[in-house]
Amino acid sequence: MADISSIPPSRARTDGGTHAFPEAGSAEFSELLAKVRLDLPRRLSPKRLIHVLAVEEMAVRLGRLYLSPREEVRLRAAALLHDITKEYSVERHLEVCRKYGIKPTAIETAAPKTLHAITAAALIPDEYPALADPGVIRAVRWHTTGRRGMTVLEKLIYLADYIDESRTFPECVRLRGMFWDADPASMDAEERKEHLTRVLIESFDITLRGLIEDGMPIHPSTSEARNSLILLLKKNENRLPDEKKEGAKEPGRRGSEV
Ligand code: DGI
Ligand code: FE
Ligand code: FE
Repeated sequence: MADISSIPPSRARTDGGTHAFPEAGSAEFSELLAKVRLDLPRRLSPKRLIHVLAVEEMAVRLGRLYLSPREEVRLRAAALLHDITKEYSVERHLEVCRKYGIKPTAIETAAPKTLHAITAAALIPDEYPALADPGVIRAVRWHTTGRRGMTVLEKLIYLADYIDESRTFPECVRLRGMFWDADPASMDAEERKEHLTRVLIESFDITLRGLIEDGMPIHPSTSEARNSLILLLKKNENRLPDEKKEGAKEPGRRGSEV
């Protein structure tokens, strides 16, 4: 088992400023993530571990299209940590919630799959202090339902989780094709952002159809995430071509919506 306690406490917990996080490509960065990777088998079944590592790879591929290289640290960290409590029982989730003073809503209790995003995010500061960056924690926190006004990092983790190469569910395979077959690398920044929005909307449609078919409750954050993406698309459709160009000058600013 990797000794996570030997990782120095985060210098990033105060404001999450990019400068406070290890530089992508630095030895410190690789070492930190390698330690987390080695720690994961303690928490996850082999199958879940394969998924998590595939999400990491997919998140990095997506990050190359939408974020600056220095964001790779956050992408990898959020991907590695996003499902750390996925295999907890409902009781254990509720225990973690009690410990951190979190009161799950009635919907969250009735939709127990939403709990692991809450508990994984809650545990990060104590269990992986070196990676307890607010942006990373938020990406983990919202990776299951999404939310209104997701940041680029949150969207990329959400999508990477949906289309990682280990997923064989037909709708996931279709969505993976929808994203990559359009050759997003050849698009200009504006087109590429819109492409991400469309693929994300499709992912929420798939999730919502499945939940309805199964008679499951819809979490308000899931609906709000989809509504927010649709409004973003409509806002963009109504913009004049010149305004669109202006918007394209600042792609993927950290913390901003795509
Ligand atoms: O943890 P993973 O399986 O890798 O993926 P995930 O964290 O995206 O979880 C997917 C599950 O979460 C899937 O079974 C649907 C469920 N889910 C997502 N949004 C909602 C939801 N379940 C309910 N009941 N309501 C939601 O709004
Ligand atoms: Fe998950
Ligand atoms: Fe996952």
